Amino acid sequence: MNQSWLFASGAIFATLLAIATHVALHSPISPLPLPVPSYLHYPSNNLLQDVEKLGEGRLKEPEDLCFDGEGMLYTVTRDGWIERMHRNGSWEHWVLVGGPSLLGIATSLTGAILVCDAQKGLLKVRNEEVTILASQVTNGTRIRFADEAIETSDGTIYFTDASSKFGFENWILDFLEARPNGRLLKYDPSTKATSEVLPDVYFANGVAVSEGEDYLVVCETWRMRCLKHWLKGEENGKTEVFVDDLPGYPDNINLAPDGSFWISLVQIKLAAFGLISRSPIAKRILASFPALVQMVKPRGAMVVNVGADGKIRRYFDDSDGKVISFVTSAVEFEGNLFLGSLDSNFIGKLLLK
Ligand SMILES: [Ca+2]
Repeated sequence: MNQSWLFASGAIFATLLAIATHVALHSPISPLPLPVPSYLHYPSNNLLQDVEKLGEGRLKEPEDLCFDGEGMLYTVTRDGWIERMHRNGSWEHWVLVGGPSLLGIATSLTGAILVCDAQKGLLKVRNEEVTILASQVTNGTRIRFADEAIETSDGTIYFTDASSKFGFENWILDFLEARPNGRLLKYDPSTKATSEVLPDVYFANGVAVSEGEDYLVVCETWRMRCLKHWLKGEENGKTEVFVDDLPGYPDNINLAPDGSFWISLVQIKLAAFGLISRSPIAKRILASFPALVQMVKPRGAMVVNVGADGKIRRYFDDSDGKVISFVTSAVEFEGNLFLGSLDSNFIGKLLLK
């Protein structure tokens, strides 16, 4: 009896030692506790299940989209294409940039299209020619995870570098680490230099400029909040919280025609995730086993409309992702909301009532 007990406890000790050694050697993260969203005030309405599917089957995980002055829709796909949809609804393979990491897309006032390629940096596409505007910052650091960009009327481009530690392919690890690895950047067209505006952002994601260009809003994803950074006036250069306690992790943000903002919220709901996310040790163990990391997947979708006062005015969701999930972008155009997603093969179109 004693001998078998000794054997069993020895085996358990050896197993625990092996796991601890594996975690110590292989865990790629140095995590902090991660806040988890509260859905108390947002019962599911599943209104996103009413979307019409545009370009279904053709668009591989279109993360973001934009419209040009003529009403042409542009989006980026995981097979490296910039695709565009004409007013008559026909699609065109427009420009092949290549690679799996095209994310934010925006129009420039000069008629060019701006694209964030997570790996290459900030790109400009004009007359079907692709130019890299920025791949590093003046302090010498490389842009590792270019995410979303917006241009102001003087030609300055604000854009985000979501994480300087993990690339797009490992964004889940940045999520588990939950440290301020991201930053907001600024490209100056007169000097062609890129500088840091806001360092230490907990995953710097979407960025949008207010109607009067007096401030910008940047999404701080792992903190479930967006920051307001003043560009004009007495508060110029200062940063404050624009909206917090969001019911999800904010991805891209876009200005609506009425001066409010549409923000897509990534939904990550796992059994026991609340417990895991609050425990750095549990996250460290999880991150050291790639098969377990694969289990952390966004499911369901939600977008919110936030007024210029930072208050949520309305929201739409698809709680289980029955029709659309992992919505990353919401753009209002001519009375409809257009939705990009990293888990669909179409752009969603929802009539706004
Ligand atoms: Ca994004």
